[in-house]
Parts: sequence; structure tokens; C-alpha cells
Amino acid sequence: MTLDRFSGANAGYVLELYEKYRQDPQSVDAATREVFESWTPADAVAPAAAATAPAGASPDVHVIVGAANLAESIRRFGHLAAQLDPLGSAQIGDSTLLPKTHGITDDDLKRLPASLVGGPPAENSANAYEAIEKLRRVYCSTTGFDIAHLFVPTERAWMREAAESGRYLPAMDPANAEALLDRITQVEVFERFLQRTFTGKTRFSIEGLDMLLPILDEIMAGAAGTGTRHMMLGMAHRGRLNVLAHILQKPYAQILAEFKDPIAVQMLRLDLGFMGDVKYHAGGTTESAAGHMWVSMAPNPSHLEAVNPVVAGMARAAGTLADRAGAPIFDGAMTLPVLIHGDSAFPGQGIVAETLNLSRLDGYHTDGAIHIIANNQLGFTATPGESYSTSYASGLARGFKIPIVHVNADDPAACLEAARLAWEYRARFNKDFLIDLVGYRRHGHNEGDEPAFTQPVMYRNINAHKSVRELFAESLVKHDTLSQQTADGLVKKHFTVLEQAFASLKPEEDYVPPIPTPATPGLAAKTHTGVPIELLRDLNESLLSTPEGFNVHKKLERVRDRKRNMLVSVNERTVDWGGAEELAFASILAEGVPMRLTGEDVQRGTFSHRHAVLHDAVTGVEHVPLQQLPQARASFEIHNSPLTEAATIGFEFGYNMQEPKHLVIWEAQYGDFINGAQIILDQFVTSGRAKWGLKPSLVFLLPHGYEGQGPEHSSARPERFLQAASDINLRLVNCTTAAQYFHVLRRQATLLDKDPLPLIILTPKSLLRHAAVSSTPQELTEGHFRSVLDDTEALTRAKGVRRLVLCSGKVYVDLISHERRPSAKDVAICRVEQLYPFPNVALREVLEHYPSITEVAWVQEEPSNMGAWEFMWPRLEELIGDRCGLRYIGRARNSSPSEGSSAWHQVNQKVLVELAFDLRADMLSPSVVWSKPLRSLAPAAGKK
Ligand SMILES: Cc1ncc(C[n+]2csc(CCOP(=O)(O)OP(=O)(O)O)c2C)c(N)n1
Ligand SMILES: [Mg+2]
Repeated sequence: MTLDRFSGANAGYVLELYEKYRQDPQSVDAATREVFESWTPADAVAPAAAATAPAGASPDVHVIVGAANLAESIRRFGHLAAQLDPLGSAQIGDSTLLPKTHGITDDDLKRLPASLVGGPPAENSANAYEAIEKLRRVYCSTTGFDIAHLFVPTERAWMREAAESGRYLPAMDPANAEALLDRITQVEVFERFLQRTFTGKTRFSIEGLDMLLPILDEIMAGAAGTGTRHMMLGMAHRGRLNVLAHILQKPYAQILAEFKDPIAVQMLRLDLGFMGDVKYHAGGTTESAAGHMWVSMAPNPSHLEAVNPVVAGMARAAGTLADRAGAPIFDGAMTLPVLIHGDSAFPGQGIVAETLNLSRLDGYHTDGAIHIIANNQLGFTATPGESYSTSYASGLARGFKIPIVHVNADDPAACLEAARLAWEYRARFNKDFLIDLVGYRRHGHNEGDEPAFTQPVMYRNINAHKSVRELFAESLVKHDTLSQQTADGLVKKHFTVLEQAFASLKPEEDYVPPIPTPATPGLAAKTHTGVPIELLRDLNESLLSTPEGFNVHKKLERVRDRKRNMLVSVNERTVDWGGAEELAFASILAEGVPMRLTGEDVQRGTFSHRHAVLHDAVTGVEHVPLQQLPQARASFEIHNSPLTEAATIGFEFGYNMQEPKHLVIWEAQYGDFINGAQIILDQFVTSGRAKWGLKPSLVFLLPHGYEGQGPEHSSARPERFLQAASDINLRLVNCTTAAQYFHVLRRQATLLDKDPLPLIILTPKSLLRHAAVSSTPQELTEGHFRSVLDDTEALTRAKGVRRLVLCSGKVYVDLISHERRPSAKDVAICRVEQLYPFPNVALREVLEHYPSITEVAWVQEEPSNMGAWEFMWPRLEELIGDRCGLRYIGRARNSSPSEGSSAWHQVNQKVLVELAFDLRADMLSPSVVWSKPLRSLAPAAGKK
């Protein structure tokens, strides 16, 4: 006998059982005792055990170990032999599921005790063979328990016990069975009615995966029964209308009216432009039938899986208690995210992995999401072989140690069991769970699509395949659970409901157009955000105090010493960017607005300017001053995010949607990294208002400015926000002083419930500690954010000014620091601190201050096709009219944001600054443009 024959977990199991028997023969059951009475483990198996084994005849050891290994193989790999595909494709199979692979026969098994197999199947079995057969029925039937990858033994053991005991299989008594058939019928009839009434109109039918609805019912019932307050759903197109109708309770009349698309031209709000979205992207909220639980479906863009982090963020927010100072409290029992994925999209879209990676992180976990792959074995026309490299569509979840249950969508009982398991596992272990619901797609990708062009064989099969309703009804009739008449009656009943809804439809009334939510113009400008000096001093003192015995790092102590004197003299420019930020945060908390700040390395700050979390220099213990603030009336949280942009921004967006009265801030390491989340920005942040009537108020801090660091660390790509800016859907600012930053943050907190808009702040890098951006304490105590900062020095000589330079952000500091500035008496330099909404009124006032100008020059660091120029150009033209020319000074059009070399950067920067002062730079660069005065362009865009 060779050692490898006894390798694997089961050799250990047999020996353990034997050791138990040896210590106390009564501790094992009688049949096992009988086997061990005539058996001794061989030296090769376990020398230590053999040394102490009783002498006696050596039985057929390999049979015992083979039986145990077979049982373990079935538990681990049984899913490979499960019949998961309703269309009957061949199972993957695995040789370790056969007795002969383990050197044993069925007869051998019949001679062995059931206890060798263990678990619930052994309990009432006469021998190992019977127990193995039961095990096969659990693991190799229409459910595949893909759980061998779970690392935590208690979780694995619980899953096995739950599966093997059949504890979560629904009791199919007649009442339950009829209720289930009724539900499945409702789901199917809804699709058939739409097919009949609106033939060929896209609806992304659920047919083939109809059991998705009863699965959701089951999860909802579990959640509602244990006091969950919010269930958050995220899903794509497939079956969405069915879920909206039957889970979110969206009235049939409204859905049918949308199919009619009755908008008459006179109903369009032409002043607001186009808005709204296709019907299968809409979201909704309802109270569950059982009450006490809100069920919400996030609106969804076409971009598959992008909604995942949004739902996770919504769920996190819904479970967060933030109305007290300190760290917020998250209670996962209050909230449940449920994400429905496509079988092609789940493995294909990177944001899935990004979101799964958030699932166990401190600042992000939701105590488990339930995932369902609506697996119709196709992605448009693509086959599984073309869509993923893993064995199953769910493969990615294995790496995250998420239990996976594959289930045949034609087996209603198995589907409900999967749903109950999901709910119970999540409630018990507070971790994600995945149901891979394997079905098919009755029609083409959409209802106007011909699937047989690409899948002729599959669709011959599908056309001949009965629906789950028909199959279930047939089996209930066959078992005399109900009559065929009853089953047919259910179909009729549901058709009648829909027919009546359709007959009484008044499309113009039933259609609910997206609600236009224009921002409140002018409110922002009137928001006063100064804070009395006494309060600022109090807050500063609290921020600077540390717990008894706390060792602050020496270098930080010096910084903090400076801060101690920051507010002593109200007229000295002692408040730097970091100081202003901390005081703004503290004052916002003192006003009772909870705050959440995340991003890569935000606790310290990329440029070491924040230090919102102090680490004791000796012990490493953390101290978060903003969580210990006696003046605070709301919670503060700050988390270093994982190295992810799309999922983390999606998460914060969802959080913000769910808790709009929290100030939620995401900071980029360098501004350009935000383009990793471009889908979230385009699909949710900037267009969510127009498409879905959402009112996001998320804040982005994006370091921006040309400092010679190369194309990738210079620009936060403000042009992308400006391109998406319309109808007052966001605010984009590029502040140049600490006080402006202080006021814009406070303004955002004040406007959260009055005039919420996303706020994008382009923030400094090297300028963080530059004297030019520091402010006086008085500037924090007075006034408000100003969208344009006029040139206070030039105002004293306004009549002599010929050129009005307009710029935004860091280039302002380069301009005013230039040696020519003091003598350039004919130049005024004004800062446009808010790029969007375009500060029309403030700029008009500035223009009026300079009666003799012959030109306005827009100066920027970015190439002309980037930065703000192309946005400003028509608007400035409109503002200036015939009064004077408009000139562009900045880098020439380029495909890359900046030069790759720092020396080259300096040349170009010098040239563009000198050109602003009319110095025909001695070192002209072809990559800097000094345009001729521009006039008579096309009229400005018209809209705000
Ligand atoms: C990010 C993204 N890329 C491409 C598409 C275009 N598209 C729409 S549905 C689809 C196939 C989706 O397949 P699957 O995930 O299996 O969902 P199913 O339609 O089968 O339910 C594709 C490629 C999209 N919507 N989103
Ligand atoms: Mg699919």
C-alpha cells in the first residue's frame, strides 16, 4: 500500500475517527466500531497512530480510506456533475466522483458503515453506499454547491450541513406550491402580454430565468423578517421591467404607458432640454408588503455592472448612524444589498472585482451583499467560451472566498433553497454570497433580435423547451398537488389583470415624465459662510489637543506648533490650505453635518498636508482629532481607500444618494486618476439629474496644476467636467486661496439640502504651503466664496489697464510672482475661481471696473483643447461683445496634457507667463500659443 492512496483530507478523517474509537470505543457508532475492531492503520498511513494501535488482523484499509475520499470528493466537486443547465447540456464531470477512482466498488461501500461518510446523509443510512447516494442527491442534482474554496472551517461546515440536511428546501405543501406557481405565472404572463401587445419592442424579457423573482421574494421575506430596514437592488436590463413591476410595485399602467411613449411635443420642457431615460434603466423605491422595509432599485445606466458600487454605497449609508460625534456606527442588520449580474458582464467588467474588493474593508463593507448571476448562457451573441476564462461565470467570486451556489432555473424548489441559504449565510457570517441562476434566454438579446443567426442549435432547443411555469405545473398536476384547471386559471387571471390595465390606460395621464429638478439659481452666491473668530479659535484648540500621553511625531509637532498661533492675529496670512480645510471640517461638524472623506491615502494626504489621523510615534495608536471634537454634533469618518477609482467613486455616489445630508468627499491622489471612474462620472454624477432626477452633492478634491511632473500628474482634466456641464448640473471651482477653499466647503455643506450639486474642486499641490495661497483669519470669519477674484492692486489704477488677464488656479501665482508684474501697469490679473456655473454676473462687474481695456486675454497652462478655454471662449465672447478683442494665451492644442520633461515645462511656462505681460518672450516656444484677438465667433451655446 502506498502513501498516495491515503493522501487527502479523508485519510486524516479516518485516522481521527480511529483515534476517537481507540480512546473510547463507545464514542463512535456501532457499525464503525465493528470495522475498527478488526483494523489497524498501516505504518505508511500514520506511523504514530500505528505505533499505538492495537494488534490484530489488518482489514482492507484502502476501502475505508477510498470511501472517505469519495465522500469528500463529492462534497468538493459534486457540482461538476450537477445538472445545472435546463437545456440539458453535458455536465463537466470529474473522475474523482466515481468509486473506482478511489479503488472501491459499490459493494465495498455497502459493507462499510454510513458514519464514514459523515454529516446528515449518514444519519439514517444503513451503510456507506446509501449515505453516498444521498450525498450525490445533494451535491450532484440540480444544485451545485461550489464552496470548497471557503477558508474558514466553520463557514464550510455550516454550508455543508445546511446543504446536506436539506433544511432550507421549501416544504411543497399544496398551499405553498400553488402560491409559487401563481408567482411564476405572474412573471411569465407579464412578459407574454408585453410580447403580444408590443411585439418586437425591447423589454429584455426575463423568460428562461423566471425564478429570479421568487428568489428575490424569498430573500426579501428573510430580510424583512429579521428587521432589515433597507434592501437595495442593483441590476441591468435583463428582467428589470418584471422586477420593477413585481418587486418594486411599479404600476402596470405606468409601465404600459411608457411602452406607448405618449409624449406630445407640447409636453416637452423645451426650456430644460431633453431628459429622462429608457424604461429599462429606471429605478424606484417601495415599502415591502410586510412593511417596515424599504426596497430600492438604483437607476442603472447601460454600462453593465457600473451600478454595483453605487448599490454597495447606498447600502452602507442606509446602515450608518451618523448623528453623533465621533466615528459613525455601521449596523449591517439594517441594510441588505442585492446585486443581479449578467453572466457575461460579471466576469468581463473590472468594476465587479473592484466592488468585491470593497466588501470586507473597514470603511466600505456592508456585512455582505447577495449576488445573483442571471445566467442565460449568452452575452448578446457571445457564448460562455468567448466570455470568460473561468470554469463558471461566477469564477471571480472564488478568489474572494464567497460561497457559490449554482442552481438550475427550472427547479423551483432548488432555487428557493439557494435563496434561503444566501439569506441565512449572510445573516450569520455577514459576508457576500453568490447564486448562479443557470437558465436560458427565451428570445433574442432583445425582442427584435434574431438569436438563430448565431445560436441555431441552442434556439431549436429553446423553442422546444417548456417554460418553468409549464414544467412546474405539470409536476404539481402529476403529483396531484393541484389540477390542470387551477394552473390554467392562474394564467387567465394574470392575463386579465394586464388586459384590464391596458384597456383602462390613459397614456398621457399614466405616463410619469421624469421630474425636472432645476437648480436654484443665485442661492449659492448668497450663502454666507464666515465663522466667528472665537469659534474658530475654540475649534482649533480642540483639534490641537491630544489624549494624555500621546506622542506626536516630532516633525508634526512643529507643524502643530505653527497652527497654535494660526489664529492669533486676524490680519496676518497665517492660515494655509491644510489649516483652512481642518477648520472648515470642524465647523461643519459643529453645525451637525456628518462627514465622510475617502480616497487613496487621504488620512495623511498625498502631499502630507492633512494628518487627519495621528499615529502615536511610539505605540502607533491612532488619534483622529475630528472624531474627538467636543463641539461636533455629527460623526466624522475618513478612510484610505483601496487603489481603485471607479468602484470607490461609485460607492461614494451611492452613499451620497442614500444620505444626501452627509457631506461626502472623495479625493484623488492626482486629479487625472479620476478618469479611471469616467463611467461613473458620465453615467451617474453629471447626467443623473437629467436622466433620473437625482440630486447628487458629492465633492471631489482633484489636485491640478502644471508643475513639470509630466502628462500624468498635471491635469485633473477639467475640460471633461465642462463638456458635461449643462443646466446647472455641477459646480466646478479652482480656488487659489485657503479662505476660498474654506468657504466653498462650507457652502457645499450649507447647500446640501437647499441646492445640492456635485462640487469639483481643483486643488493645489506645491502651492499647498505657498504663502500666496495662505489667508488671514479674518478672511475665514467674513463673507463667502467668491466666484471671481478681481485684481485688488490693479483696481487702484483701473483706468490705465489695457489688458484684462483672466485665469484660473495655479497659473495666477506664476503670473503675480513674475518680475514684470509690478511695472506692468496696464495689465490686470483676475481669477475665475468658479468655472461652472459660468460666473456671468461677477465677470460682467469685473469688466465694468476697467473702462480702458482693449483686450481680454484668457491665460491657461493647459493645451488649448484642454482646460477651460474652449468652454470660456464663446461665453467670454458673448460677455465682451464688441467692446474689445479676446485673446488666448496658453499651450497649443495637443493630444497629451503636458510636456514629459520638467525643463521643457519650465520653458513653456515661462513663455506663456511672459506673453501675458506682452513681453515677446526671448525664448518663444512653438508649443505656446498667443492667438490673434478673436472675434465674431458663433453665438454662445445659449444654455447655462
Ligand atoms: C460596459 C458595457 N459594454 C457593452 C455593453 C453592450 N451590451 C449590452 S448587453 C450585452 C450582453 C450582456 O450579456 P450578459 O451580461 O450575459 O447579460 P444578458 O443580456 O445575457 O442578460 C452587451 C455586450 C454594455 N451595455 N455595457
Ligand atoms: Mg447573459
